[in-house]
Amino acid sequence: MQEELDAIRTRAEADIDAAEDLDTLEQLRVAYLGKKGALTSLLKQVGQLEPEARKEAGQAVNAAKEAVQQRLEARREELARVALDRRLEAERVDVSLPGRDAEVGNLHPVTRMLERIEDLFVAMGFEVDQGPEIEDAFHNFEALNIPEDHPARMMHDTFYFDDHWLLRTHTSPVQIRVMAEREPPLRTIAPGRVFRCDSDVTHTPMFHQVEGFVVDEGVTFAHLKGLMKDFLQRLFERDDLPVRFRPSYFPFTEPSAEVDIGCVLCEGTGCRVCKHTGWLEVLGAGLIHPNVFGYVGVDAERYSGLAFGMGVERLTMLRYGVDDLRLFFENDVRFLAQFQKGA
Ligand code: 2NM
Repeated sequence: MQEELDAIRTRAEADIDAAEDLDTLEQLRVAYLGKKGALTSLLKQVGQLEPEARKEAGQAVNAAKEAVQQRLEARREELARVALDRRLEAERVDVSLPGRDAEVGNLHPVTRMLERIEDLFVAMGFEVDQGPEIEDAFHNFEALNIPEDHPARMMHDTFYFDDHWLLRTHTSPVQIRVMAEREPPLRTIAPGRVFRCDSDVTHTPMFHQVEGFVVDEGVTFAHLKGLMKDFLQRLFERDDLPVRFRPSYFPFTEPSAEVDIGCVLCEGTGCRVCKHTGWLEVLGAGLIHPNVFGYVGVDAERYSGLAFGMGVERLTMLRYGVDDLRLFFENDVRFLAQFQKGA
């Protein structure tokens, strides 16, 4: 029996050392130590031995069982360690690799210019109003003193839905609504999208405007001049920026003016952008026509008003030195990413 025990133990230890995975080890545990395992059945045979041989044989089998058990445990730990090492090697991460930058978005340059213009007027006590982009001919034309047969209606290249509804060609209809709904004194600006059926290198069918007005007793052209000069010098952050007014014509203002600033690109010495005049046209303005007050029910005997309008894309191009209007509408991130805050 001792010989058989030694043979089983030697075989068991050799099997265990050769096992390459945990499943094989489990099969070996069952084969040697399980209910019907080799050592278990040997232990059962001990009961049939002579009483005086039983104790010694029992101890020998139990010692063998114990040794095989320990060998299994040791091999299990070794295999687990090997498996872990293999996994760590396979999942190795190079912590020295540089990380990917988180891409931070930024506001569209036209949005930034709009917000900047709004902030400057809000600081001067103006309210900001919005209105519908789909308008009727009354608010877009009629109430602005542009009658049906007026050439300005043709000039505006209007997108019509029918003979009543249209896409607003300017944000002045917002001002018309404010004047009709509220009582002077009024100081508001209307920023927003406007639409004109016009598309070439310097025109897009949709662009942005800010129009504004003041209605109160005693508003004069001098107020308009001072307001525009202050605004433009703050917008371009130059208190020596030259500003000039030229006589012009709009149906909704009388008198009317076009407002120029000294060219911010060549400092007035002449370049392609200012067409060698040294001046850039940036605003339209004037005193509100009494006929407009008539349409919206403001007493033209008591009140007077100043009004102005500007194209936001043009101002954005001048401020950031963008030489092609179409860049604003292509949404190429290489272009847009250049306008981070602080720039
Ligand atoms: C401009 C030029 C001059 C203007 C007039 C009005 C209103 F509604 F008060 F009559 N809003 N905006 C105006 C005046 C707009 O843009 C070139």
